[in-house]
Amino acid sequence: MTPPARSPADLGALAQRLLDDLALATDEPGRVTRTYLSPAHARSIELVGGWMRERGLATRLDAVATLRGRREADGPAGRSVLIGSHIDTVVDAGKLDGCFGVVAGILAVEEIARRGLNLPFAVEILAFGDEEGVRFPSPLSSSSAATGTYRREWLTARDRGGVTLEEALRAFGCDPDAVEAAAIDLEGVVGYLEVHIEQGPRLEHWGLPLGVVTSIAGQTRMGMTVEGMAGHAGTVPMDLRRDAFTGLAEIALTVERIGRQGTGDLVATIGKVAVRPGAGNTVPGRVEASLDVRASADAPRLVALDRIRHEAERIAARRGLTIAFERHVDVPTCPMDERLQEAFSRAVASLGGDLRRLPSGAGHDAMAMARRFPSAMLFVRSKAGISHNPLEWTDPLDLGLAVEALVRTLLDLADAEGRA
Ligand code: HGY
Ligand code: MN
Ligand code: MN
Repeated sequence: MTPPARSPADLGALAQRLLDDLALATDEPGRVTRTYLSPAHARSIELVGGWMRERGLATRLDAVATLRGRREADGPAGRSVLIGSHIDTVVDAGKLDGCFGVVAGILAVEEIARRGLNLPFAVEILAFGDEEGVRFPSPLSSSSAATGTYRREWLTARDRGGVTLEEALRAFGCDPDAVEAAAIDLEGVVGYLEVHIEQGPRLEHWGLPLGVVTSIAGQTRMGMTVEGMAGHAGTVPMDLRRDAFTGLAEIALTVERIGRQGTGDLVATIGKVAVRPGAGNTVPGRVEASLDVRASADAPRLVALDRIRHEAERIAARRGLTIAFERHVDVPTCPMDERLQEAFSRAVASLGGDLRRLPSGAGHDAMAMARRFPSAMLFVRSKAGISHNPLEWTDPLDLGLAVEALVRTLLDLADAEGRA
C-alpha cells in the first residue's frame, strides 16, 4: 500500500528537523561554523551519511572527503542524475546555505520511492566539503575534484594553524594522491541539479517561494598584502609614519567607491583584514586583506579589478607603502543549462504561482560542476535576503515546495530518459 505523498508542509517540516540536527555539528559551540576537514565536518558526514543509508542509498567518501550517496536506477543501469551542494559553512553561519541542497536531494529521492515511482537513472547525491574556502583559500575544491578540474597546487595551501590541505586530507583519512579518481565520467551523467537558498532579496520582493537560476556571477577573489614600517605608537611622528593599516583603510574606501560606481550588479568586498603585528601601541607594519569582486557579466568585473589595482598601487606609493596581490579565485560568469532550467521551470510552474528566473550573485558548486556537466539551480526564498549570518531563515513551507519541485523535476527528467 503506497503511503500518501508528503505535502510540501510535511516535507518542509522534515527538512527543517534535519537541518536543525545538522547545525549541531559545529566547530564552535553556540554558533554554526563547520570548516573543511574539521571535527564538525567529520560529524556532519556521519549524520548525513546515516540519513542517506536509512533511505537505501549506498554511501562512500571520495578522495577529497565528498560524501556520496547513490540510489541505482530502477530497471537496467542507465545514466545518473547528480544532486548536490555543500555542507561546509562560513564562520557563524546560518543553517541552510549549502546544507539544504543536500537535505532536499535526500528527501526527494525518498519521496519518489515512497510514492512507488521508478527512475530510469541512478541518483547520486554529493555533499561537498569545501565550497566556502574558509579554512583553505581554494573554494569549490571538492566539486572541482568531481569534475576532474582539481588543482594540485591547492594541496600546499596552509590554514591559520599552518596545516597544509594535503596534511589535513591525510589526517581525515583521505588520499589526495587519488584525487583524479574522484572525477565523475561525463557520458554517464544526465546533469547536475542544485537546490539552494537565494541568499538575496529578489524572490521575497516578488512574493515568490521559488525561482530558476539563469547564471552564476563570475567572481575574483584575491589576497592583498600592504607593507609599511612597524613603529612605536608613542614616538613615531604622524608625518614620518608608513602605516600599513591606514593605507589599507584608504584602499578599502576606494574599493567601495569603485564598487558603487560599477555598472549592473557589480559588488566589491573586503571581508577579512589581519593587522600585523596587531599590538595597540604599535604602528601597523603589515596588513593582509581579502578582496572579492563579482558581477553577473565578466566585463564590468574585469574593469573594476583593473581600476582597484591601479588606484591601490597609487595610494600605496603616495604613502611610502608597497602592495602585493595574490589571485586565489578567478571564475567567469557561468550560464546554467537551458534544458535543465526548463525541467526546473516546468516543475515550479506545476506547483502554481508565477515562475521567475534570476541570476545568482553568490557562487555555488554548480559553477564547478558546469565545467563538465549540464548544470542548473533552483532557488528558494531567503527571508530579507539574509545569509552568511545566523539570522538566515526560510519558511519551512518554502523548503517543502522546493523539495516537491525537485521531485517533479526528477520525474520530468525520468520521462525524458524513458521511465523504466
Ligand atoms: O562566496 C560565495 O559566493 C559562496 O557563498 N561560497
Ligand atoms: Mn555560502
Ligand atoms: Mn552556498
